Amino acid sequence: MGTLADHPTVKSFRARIAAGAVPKPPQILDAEWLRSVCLDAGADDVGFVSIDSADIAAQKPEILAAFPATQALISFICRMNRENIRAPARSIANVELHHTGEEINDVARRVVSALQDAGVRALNGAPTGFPMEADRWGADKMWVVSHKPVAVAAGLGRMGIHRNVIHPKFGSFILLGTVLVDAEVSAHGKPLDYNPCLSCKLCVAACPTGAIRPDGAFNFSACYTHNYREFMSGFGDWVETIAESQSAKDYRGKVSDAETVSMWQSLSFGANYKAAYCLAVCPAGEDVIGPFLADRKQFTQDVVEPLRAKEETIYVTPGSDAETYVPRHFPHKKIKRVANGLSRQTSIRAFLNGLPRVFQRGRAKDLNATYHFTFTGRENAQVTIVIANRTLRVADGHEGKPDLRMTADSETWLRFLRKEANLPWALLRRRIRIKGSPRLLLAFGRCFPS
Ligand code: B12
Repeated sequence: MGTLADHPTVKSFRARIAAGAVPKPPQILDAEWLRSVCLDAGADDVGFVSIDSADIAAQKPEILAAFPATQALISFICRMNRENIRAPARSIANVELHHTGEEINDVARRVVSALQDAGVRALNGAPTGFPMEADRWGADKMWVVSHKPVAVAAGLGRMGIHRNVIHPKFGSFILLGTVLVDAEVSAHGKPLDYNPCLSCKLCVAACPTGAIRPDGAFNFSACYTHNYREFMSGFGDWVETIAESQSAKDYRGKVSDAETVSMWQSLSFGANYKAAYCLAVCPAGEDVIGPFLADRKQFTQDVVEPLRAKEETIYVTPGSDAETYVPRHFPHKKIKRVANGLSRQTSIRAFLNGLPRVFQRGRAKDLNATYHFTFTGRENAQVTIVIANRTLRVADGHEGKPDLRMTADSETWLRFLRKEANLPWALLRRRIRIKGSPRLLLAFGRCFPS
């Protein structure tokens, strides 16, 4: 065996260095050069953000955990074709969403390759959507980088009332991507000094679940339960329906043939979104706004009404705000009550972090109460939960005077959330103890249906 220095690869590498054929990684990337690399790779717009930007401080630890060398982030967008997204036919809209998603991943991959060839380490920081870190399900958020705050920091747009980033020219018809780079960039973007969102509330009118509220609140669980019926825990619920069915006939009583076919389609061709109506009806953006400005009524007729009028099944959680919203606003749409699995957490911390996502402010309208929860056993935690004026506040430690005190064994509580243990049993066995009116605990439960 020869020494490492005698190895043919080492020899040829050293020869290439001597001939000046190995690129020296630049310390600072020229922003104009990098911009043209990204546009040549297929991006429709691009901006750069320093890892030290205060606008992305909240996710800096996660970014550095994914790629510790990150010094700058490349945020870029790809346009979606408007008429496809607006089509009431889900197959047509989903092909556009999936295709643009693939394009985002392709662009990111090409940019990373170009940087690698220039001697710069870079990483496609997060797929457009899926795949995600599935092993984190029930414990933490599954995605690695949150594209929206990066795009806003890079100056590519601002979040509208529908919680999506709106680009000043292309409007809501964009998907986002992020590349993490081990080099500084010579110039960074800065957030737009105005919001392209017109506050027209057409997204509020079009959302079939009532998830988007006119005051900017977003009911995560309403959107997720319907839109993601064929993803993650919606899929899990379908599997459990099969497991619990006594026979094929019993299964068919619970799941229609069309739903079974739809699940097959999602598994075969990529999970299908049940709606993207908030993007579809958005008139913001210079390229989009024309028809809306020309004749607002006609625009509503042409773009919003077909989606509102569509007869379809809307998936809702029993006891949720969506369950009352849909029949009231869309009597011709059929509701189907399903479990969304969002309370099936693997830790008390995940349960507490998840509360805002399942909170139903409509169900909380008559409740004004302060709760002190103490969790014991495998996981110890003390927390104050205040529900007042249809808002939720969760804080570590015990604050103020409680209307109800609850002490619960953490494992029993998580089993209760998974519907594997019932409350009377847990109270009897003193695994859960309360001081205050049990009605307040029931009222609490009603605010978090899942
Ligand atoms: C989680 C997520 C969702 C969730 C929550 C949406 C939301 N408002 O954040 C759900 C499932 C509801 C969803 C739906 C949709 N999404 Co989405 N989604 C994401 C994801 C993975 C992260 C979003 C995020 O970082 N939010 C953080 C902050 C900035 O958002 P937020 O509103 O303040 O907070 C919410 C989330 O953080 C969430 N959350 C927090 N912790 C956890 C933990 C778990 C386990 C879960 C499930 C959620 C969750 O709850 C909060 C309350 O809304 C990104 C992809 C990515 N890697 O970035 C795409 C992304 C935001 N989605 C996108 C799209 C297009 C959609 C849909 C149109 C898809 C569709 N066809 O139906 C709808 C639109 C719904 C809407 N009006 O917001 C695009 C938006 C493009 C744009 N122009 O901005 C993104 C950026 C994907 C992409 N690469 O382009 N999405």
